[in-house]
Amino acid sequence: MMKRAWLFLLLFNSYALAAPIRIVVNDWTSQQILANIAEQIFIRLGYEVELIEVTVDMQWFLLKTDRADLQLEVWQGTMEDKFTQLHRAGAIVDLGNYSMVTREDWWYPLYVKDMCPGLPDWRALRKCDRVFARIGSKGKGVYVSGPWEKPDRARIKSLGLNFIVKQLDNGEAIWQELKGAIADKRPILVFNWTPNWVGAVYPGEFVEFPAHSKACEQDKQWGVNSKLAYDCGNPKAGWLKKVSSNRFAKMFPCLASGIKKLDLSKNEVEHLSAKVDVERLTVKEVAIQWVNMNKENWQLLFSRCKSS
Ligand code: TMO
Repeated sequence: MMKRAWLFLLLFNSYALAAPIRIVVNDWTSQQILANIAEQIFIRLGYEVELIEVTVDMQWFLLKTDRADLQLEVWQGTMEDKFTQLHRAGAIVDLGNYSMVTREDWWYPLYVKDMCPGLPDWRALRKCDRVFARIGSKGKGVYVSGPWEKPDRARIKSLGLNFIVKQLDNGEAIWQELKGAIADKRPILVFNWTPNWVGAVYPGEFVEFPAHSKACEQDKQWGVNSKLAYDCGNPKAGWLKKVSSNRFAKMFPCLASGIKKLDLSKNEVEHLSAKVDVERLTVKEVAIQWVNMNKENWQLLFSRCKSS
């Protein structure tokens, strides 16, 4: 028995040692660029790296079981609950926040304001659900979102909005819808976030819901609806952090501390994303450009991290 356990440990450890560093790639552009930047840096330092495409929903299981190592963009607005739960349990490692603040919420191009007077105040949506109705939505307003976990349906209910959520597969699909609506000056409400390139290309605004708080999510009595939770918007100055598996932090402490210090500005992230979504460079091209142009920056963060 003892012998078998020992053999298992030996095999398991050598597997863990030999395994390449696995970086999570999700379904929106800036995250993909940051994942590729980390990949390019690690490759230049002599490490073996693998990019793995997974959804946000899937990534948590992979990170906590050491099957994935690194996630470069964990957003407070969409991922705080899961992050907090796993971090408290010691199942993942917090590699720190970027200095920029983030926001993720309902958003519209500016001309929509004329079609729904009172915006950006959310109460305007109570009166103009029909403005956002489409064929097949049975008179209900349509809000276009992505595959990321958001309490939108709970919010719609607790704020008494006559809306449904149309959920698309990725960021690219949202921008296609948005582009089509803008071309025809049709009313549209989409999930958007900052930093992102969208606001710089299409002028627009976030809907202003009641201010977010933990109490709003946990205490039904809180807020405009005393019987239901989630009667508020998402955080307006949310954090954006880097997260790793326990395996990564233990086996690559030098890389982990470099990632901790890695920081990009809001402008930089928006600019890099636009290169992919507007100028149509590939994610890989943009990542390689960044790594080549910021050599001094990242070599300082990862000095002494060379793999032998
Ligand atoms: C996680 N996201 C930036 C798509 O909201």
